[in-house]
Amino acid sequence: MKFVDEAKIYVKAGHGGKGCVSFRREKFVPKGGPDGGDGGKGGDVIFIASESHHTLLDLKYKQHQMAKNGGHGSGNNRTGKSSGNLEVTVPVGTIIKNFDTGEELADLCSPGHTFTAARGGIGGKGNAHFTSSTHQTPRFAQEGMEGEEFTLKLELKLLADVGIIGFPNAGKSTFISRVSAARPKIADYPFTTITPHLGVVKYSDDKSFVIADIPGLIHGAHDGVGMGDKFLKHIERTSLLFHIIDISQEPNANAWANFTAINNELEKYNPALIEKTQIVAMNKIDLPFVRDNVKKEVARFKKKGIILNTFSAVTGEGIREILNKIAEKLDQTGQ
Ligand SMILES: Nc1nc2c(ncn2[C@@H]2O[C@H](COP(=O)(O)OP(=O)(O)OP(=O)(O)O)[C@@H](O)[C@H]2O)c(=O)[nH]1
Ligand SMILES: [Mg+2]
Repeated sequence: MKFVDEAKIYVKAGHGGKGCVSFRREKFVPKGGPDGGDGGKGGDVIFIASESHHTLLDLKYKQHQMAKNGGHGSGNNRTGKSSGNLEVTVPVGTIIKNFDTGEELADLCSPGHTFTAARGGIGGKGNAHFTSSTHQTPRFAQEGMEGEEFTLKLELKLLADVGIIGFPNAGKSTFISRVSAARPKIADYPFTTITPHLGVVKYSDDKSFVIADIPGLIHGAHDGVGMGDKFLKHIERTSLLFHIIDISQEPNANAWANFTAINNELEKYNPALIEKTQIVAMNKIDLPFVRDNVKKEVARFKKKGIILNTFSAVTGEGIREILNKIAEKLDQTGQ
């Protein structure tokens, strides 16, 4: 399914129904009093977050969300029908903004979380309300109030504990498919992953965390090179980044250059991303070329004060140690 993480939509709540002008007509009562009922309330437009939705795709094709108007009042003091609310389901992690000002109105970050985006108008009062000692036959009633209307921008920012970053082909998807039930496509060409994937890691009986696999980054991603950096917004809300490095792609690749190139892209996108704790690990140590370089690369990182972990997403070597470190760091950050 296509992954859509932004949508512009117009919401309009229902108008209140009109109040009614009516007079009682009964046999042998020539001048009955006013009995015009009130109009019913117009429906609200309410957003509701659900785990059954993963993208804003539905809204891309349905940009107008309009609730029904309330029914008009009628004689015999009958109130018009109140219209039901219009519920619009969005994925958990959807942020709702005013389209024109950019002001954030709601962040629906847990399942069942709701936001009333436009309130329906209340119904007008019927003429039965307007009698007084001096005015026995009111021939007027109120109009219903108008429903609110707004143009909104919806932005989905996935909610995960850990975001995986790295160059294309580094083995990000292989890793997530090894540690969770997520099954993104894996292949030996760049940009195999073109949409973010979430995987739940069952770390122990009482502990689990969510990892996000996003499309690979390359030099110039902030200028739109490759898949660009638009997917980085999906790791903005993570507590931790897992940075995967692969030196098997080019003959003279060096892990440090690889590491700084990705960090440079993160910083250009949003300097706050570079402040996040990273667990850094070199993948593919099952390959002889990579294994031969482990000592040298680990020492190079150590000099800079960074621990370079090593693992193989294919054989599983080193993965448990990495999950332990991730769980430990998440504990420290209060997840
Ligand atoms: N030998 C070896 N190959 C690996 C390992 N991990 C991943 N690969 C291979 O590397 C290639 C790329 O793996 P992916 O998991 O698709 O890489 P990715 O980082 O998700 O790539 P993009 O989605 O393109 O960004 C595939 O051919 C994998 O089989 C590993 O530990 N050892
Ligand atoms: Mg991938």
